[in-house]
This record gives sequence, structure tokens and C-alpha cells, in this order.
Amino acid sequence: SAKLRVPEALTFDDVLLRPKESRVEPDEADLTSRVSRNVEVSVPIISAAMDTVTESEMAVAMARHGGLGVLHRNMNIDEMVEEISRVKRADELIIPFDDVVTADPEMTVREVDEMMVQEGVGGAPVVNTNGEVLGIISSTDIRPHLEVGENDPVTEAMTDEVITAPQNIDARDAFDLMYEHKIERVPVVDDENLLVGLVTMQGILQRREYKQAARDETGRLRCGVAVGPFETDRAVAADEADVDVLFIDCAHAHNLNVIDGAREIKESVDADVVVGNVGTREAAEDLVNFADGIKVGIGPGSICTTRVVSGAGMPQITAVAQVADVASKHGIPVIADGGIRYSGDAIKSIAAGADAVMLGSYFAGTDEAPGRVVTMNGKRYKQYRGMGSVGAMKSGDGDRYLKDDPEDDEEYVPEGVEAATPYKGTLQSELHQLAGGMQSGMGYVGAETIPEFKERAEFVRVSSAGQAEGHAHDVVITDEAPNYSPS
Ligand code: RVP
Repeated sequence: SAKLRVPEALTFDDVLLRPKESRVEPDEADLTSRVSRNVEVSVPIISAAMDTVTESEMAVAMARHGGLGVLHRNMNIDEMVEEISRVKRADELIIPFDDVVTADPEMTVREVDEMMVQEGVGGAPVVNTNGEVLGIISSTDIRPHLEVGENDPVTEAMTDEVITAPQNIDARDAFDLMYEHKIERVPVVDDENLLVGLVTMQGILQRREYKQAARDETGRLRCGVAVGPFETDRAVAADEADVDVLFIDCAHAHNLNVIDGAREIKESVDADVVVGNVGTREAAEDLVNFADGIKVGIGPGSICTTRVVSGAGMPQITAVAQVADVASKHGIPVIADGGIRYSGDAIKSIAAGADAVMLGSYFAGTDEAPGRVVTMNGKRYKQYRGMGSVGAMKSGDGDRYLKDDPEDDEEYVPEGVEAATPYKGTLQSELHQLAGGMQSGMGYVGAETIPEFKERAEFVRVSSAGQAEGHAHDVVITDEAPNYSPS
């Protein structure tokens, strides 16, 4: 029967990168790539939009280390806007007026001291009700003054010859100004000398620490957010909060209603719009004429049961390769989402044609993921659940998966499970292993850049004997490696 003449589809364990002549040392391999049409990153790694993986803390850490975090959508629109602004504000050069701790000239030295301790700042501009900067007070001015007159007005202890900066100051000039005058903070003022913000030395030094960070044109951290295909309001609110990339979040984006919704969102926002998930050439063809990126993954996720529940899916290496064949002709980045257990899986995804990878379980056990550490049988874990699991669908408006009555468990047809994942410590060390392993893969193939790697990489097919040979075998592991645990 023609029905039984079926094409083969492959996944990570079915293939390996064919080693090639190389002069590339792994640490020279450059991972710079794109996650969407207009967003470049120095590390093409994205944390999944899941309520046990990415909130603002994860998104800040991901962007600081060169990748991108995608905030989940199990929160209301106001909460989402607040989360986006937490990420966008985290490394801002100029702290905006509303967030600057200021002192009122009527306050006493003691009151200002208490206020600064409470707010956790080491200094504050002294500002009158019009917003004019009268002076600046720091804990160094206050400490000796507390001895001689704690009830004196702050105006007696402050420095009144204030060095200020214009609104268009950049990090270099701000640093030079503070260095020259041996000061820790500079009020930023407009043409009328009214306070509009504050630059601090601490902020500048922190930015310098993260050289690889993913930043927008004004130096703020990049941030992604998931929205449903029919949530135009949510998408517009995220866009107005200056999110960099919207991820239309859907288990089957080759549904024509979903594509209509995604197009409407694309027409309503300025941010890049990545659409997913899909897993075939035909789906890619329907998306390339409007999407700024395409996300691939039908059922590979560690907590995902779509393939067994629905009987549908596409092994991930074939899915990525099919979509990338089409998308690359249009210059549209492809993201491989789900199923990545090891750094080798991540770089195989790139070899298949992806420009970036998205991971959930790999990061769910880190400190930066939401949720607390639990101990079971003496081992530490963090909760990790599918967004199509009963628990996640109940706590959100998860229209990604089928649901009628949120109160009734029987109504759910979940496509995900609730689980626990080993506790892993900091995101930084996980990312270091992941990116380092990807660079090793580039070394074996002899490619110094991602585009060159995609060009040069070739797969060999692996038998199950070959696969067993690839894992640690015939030994008892005595010390756990930071990047390997037998599955
Ligand atoms: P993994 O990295 O293998 O843990 O997979 C994470 C991905 O799994 C997510 O980015 C998402 O595409 C998918 N996912 C999330 N929830 C579910 C589900 O409940 N089925 N699947």
C-alpha cells in the first residue's frame, strides 16, 4: 500500500557530525548568530517560555551572558509588562527618573540616612518640588554629619556644586566624567536643569562585566516574550513595553487560524515576530512571507507527550532540516526548540540548519529558574513541567493546548507532564558547558563561524550500536562530569 511507503525522519541520536580537517581551536569558534530577522546574539541559546523556566530573573541572566530569555505567558498582561520592564531596566545606563531615589531639601540628615539604608542606595540627588537638582548627598557626606547634627537639613550636608550629565551621555563619557571628578553617581538633567535620571559607577562597571551581553540599540538587555496567536492585546502591550522579540506560542502553528492570528499580530507591532512551532517544509513555506523567525519542534520536548497523546510529531533533526531548507532561502532565522539534552544535540541542530536553539529542561534546574529547590531521597531537584500539563494549564490561560472548563480536571487533554529535574546551581556554569560543547563541535568540523559551520557540517547516520558506543560504556562512573549524565 502507498500508505506504507513512508519517509524516514531522524533525530539527534540518529546522527553525528562527520569530523573534518580543521585548524579551529574550540575557544576561537565564534557563536554569533541571529534569533530573528533583526536580533543578533553572541550566544545562540534561548531559554524556553515556560513557567518553570523563564521569568525576569532568568531573562536577565540569559541576556547578560549573550543569549535570550523568553518570558512565559502564564501571567496577566500587567504582570507581563512589569516583567519585561525588569529585564529592560536591569542594566540600563541611565536609571530613569521614576526609579531614582531622591531626597527632599526639607528632610533632615537622619531621615535621608534612613531612607538611603532602606532603599539600598549609597547616595541621592536632592531635588526640589519642581524637579531641579539642588545638590547631591552620599553616605560619605552623611556619616560624619550625623555626629555634629543629625537633625540639620540635608542641604547643609550635601554637595551643592553638582556635576551633571546631559541626556545623550554614553557609557564611555559617563565613566570619564565620574573618574575625573572621583564621584560615584551623576544626575542626568534636561536643558532646563530638571532631573531626568541618574548614572552610577556601579551600573557602568556591571555593564563592563558582561561584554557578550545581548543588548538593544540603547544598551538595554534584550528580552523575548511568548504570546498566544490570538492575543493581539497582549502582543501590543509587550511591544509598547519595548520587548525585542515576540514568540507566537503554539503547539501546531501550521494551523491556518493560527497563521491568520500571527499575521494580525505582526501587522500590529514593531518588535520581531517569531512564529512556531512547526516541523515541515510546507509549514515553513506558509510562514516565510511574514515571520521574522520560525521555531521548530513538534513533540521533542522532555516533558512533552504530544507524540504519544496525538500520534503526531516529527523527529527533530529532520524537522529542523526541512524548515531550514525553506527559511534559509528567505534569510529567515530558524530556532530548534525542544529535546536538547546535551551540548552535542544543540550543535547538531545548528548543523541541520538552525540559527539558534531553545531549551527548557537544561535550564529548569538552575538558580535563576522560578521555583524552589526540593529534596527527595537526599538529592536536590527543582520542579519542571510542560506548559500543556494539567498543572500549567490550570494556572494560566493556556490556550496552547485544548481546554474547556478550567475547573474541571476531566476536561483537560494534557500533552505534557509535571516533573522534577536535578538542581544544577548557577545558569552561568550551565551556559558555559553548553556553549563550550557547541564550540568543540565547530572545532571538529573546522568552522570558525556559525554560517561557515552550517555550510561545512555533514552528518553520518548512527546505528544503535554506534549510539551505545558514544555514551560512557562498560564502566561505572565515579565522579559526575559537569556536562554529562547517562540518560
Ligand atoms: P526541553 O528542552 O526538551 O525540555 O523542551 C522544551 C520545549 O518543550 C519548550 O520550549 C516547548 O516548545 C515544549 N513544551 C513546553 N511545554 C510542553 C508541553 O507541555 N507539551 N512542551
